[in-house]
Amino acid sequence: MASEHKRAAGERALDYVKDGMVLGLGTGSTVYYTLQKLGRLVQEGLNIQGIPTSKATEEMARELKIPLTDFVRHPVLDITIDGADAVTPKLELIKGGGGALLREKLVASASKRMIVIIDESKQVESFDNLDIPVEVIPFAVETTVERIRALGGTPVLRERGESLFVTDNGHYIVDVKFPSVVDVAGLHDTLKRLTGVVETGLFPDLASHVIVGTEHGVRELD
Ligand code: ABF
Repeated sequence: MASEHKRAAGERALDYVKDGMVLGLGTGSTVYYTLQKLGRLVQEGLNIQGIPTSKATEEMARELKIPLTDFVRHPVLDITIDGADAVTPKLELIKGGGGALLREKLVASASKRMIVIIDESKQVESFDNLDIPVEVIPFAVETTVERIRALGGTPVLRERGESLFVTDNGHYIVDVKFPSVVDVAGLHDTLKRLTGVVETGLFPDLASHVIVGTEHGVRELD
């Protein structure tokens, strides 16, 4: 069952956490299990501090009494633990299915290590025809969408209910599919150069370790 595989991966990540560390706390249904166990470990005396990657994670961390800190006190984090939407054998990631990609990238890129926790369904050979979330400025969004389309992608503005989806940072998300993605870092750079684009959900080189929950137990890749 996928949720049990997510739990196994989410909890295994805590084997890498040591007393005194500052952690990036990711977002999503796999990180949920990490946070639940981390809360229990903190109650038992583990001394860590976290920086959340979303308002949802911040709320959960506060409920679980996980101590929080910020970039002023801790500009460099020890480990970020986060989920992903897709992972290639080269450990390139797509993130942002939950809409938290900008803060997730800020936190991961300030961390010495990024541990990614997934179930097997997230392992892919390539990002061809997969949704790549791109965070964009609401002003002139139609123009930005057309700039993305001109690169050969099929962009769709993300909706939530009757309205457009709005990120924690007040931006919109465009989910864009490309028929062929050969150069992940190059595609990220090209998208990022477009006026109106804030950040992309492509993480070509941030993951240092991936933990995969499978029906045969946990597999680790790096
Ligand atoms: C966040 O949570 C996002 O980047 C990603 O979309 C999602 C991971 O998926 P899951 O909820 O399955 O863990 O990290």
